[in-house]
Amino acid sequence: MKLLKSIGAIAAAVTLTAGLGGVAQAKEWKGWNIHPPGYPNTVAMDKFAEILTDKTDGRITLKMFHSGVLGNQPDAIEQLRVGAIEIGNFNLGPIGPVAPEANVVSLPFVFKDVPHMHRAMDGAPGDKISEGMAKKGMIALAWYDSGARSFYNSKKPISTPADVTGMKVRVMNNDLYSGMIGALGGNPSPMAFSEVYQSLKTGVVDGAENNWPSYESTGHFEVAGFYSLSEHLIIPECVCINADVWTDLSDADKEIVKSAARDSAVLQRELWAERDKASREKVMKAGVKFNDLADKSAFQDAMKPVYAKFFEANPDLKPLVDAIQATQ
Ligand code: BDP
Repeated sequence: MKLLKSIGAIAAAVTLTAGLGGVAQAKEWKGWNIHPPGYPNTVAMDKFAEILTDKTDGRITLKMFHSGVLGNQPDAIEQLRVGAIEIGNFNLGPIGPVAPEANVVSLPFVFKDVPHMHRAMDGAPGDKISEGMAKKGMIALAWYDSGARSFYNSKKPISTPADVTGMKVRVMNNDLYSGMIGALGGNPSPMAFSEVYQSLKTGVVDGAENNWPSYESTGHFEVAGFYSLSEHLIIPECVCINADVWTDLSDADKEIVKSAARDSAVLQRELWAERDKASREKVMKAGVKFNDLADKSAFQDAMKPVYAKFFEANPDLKPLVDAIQATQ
């Protein structure tokens, strides 16, 4: 027993020394993610971490903190920018107020559909958005899918903009979304993701808007049973890294980190397509009342003042929006 113990102690000491020997180079990163276990983004970020460790033989490790335990999204974006966390899977919605170029994806109906969003993000507009984010301390390594967001509420089906009039609707923190709800005659209520379930349940808000997987994973469908397929926002997400951490990497490590993020994005997009379907089926089975919006043009027309205000404040971003809309 004594012998075993001392062998154990020696082994521990050897490990410790080896560890200390690598101190100059070993990097231990922290990663933020808002979603729960099993969600496509969660699985993909874990994969990203796994590939990183494998490809660097443990010189770089990434400890993922899921379910938003490191704080809400706007705070986490700030934490990443100042380097308190190194990695994050962020929705471009709450990045918009920080990096104006990234805000163009939050213009309602700017993308025709999800494939159009991917083509634009994988092309020149995506590069331009990345440059804007880099100027603000965030390097986008890869783009994740987040489907299309639609309205849901506890009161009634939404078929026309008039149905939104007077409704209190939770939005993510971004003036564009508040403007969007205002333009439909509703009362926007910017709020952290984690607070929405309780607010819907207690009637603090009547509704919110999100994609099928988040509508399902959060349980919002239990307390807001009308889902109306407006698909007014198609917002991509990034795997982001703090800009200083990125700059300090060797070229070889930059390549490893980028390709690990891209591999995780391939997996995320596959898992997303499956989950999108599965979540939709699950909530329908649970009794959600669903309606399609055969004609979205009334909603699109209602967004004209939102665009006008945006271009007034950001005339220089008009070419980027044009480039997105011209992407085939
Ligand atoms: C989900 C996004 C997540 C957002 C959330 C929200 O993946 O990043 O925080 O919506 O509405 O779809 O806050």
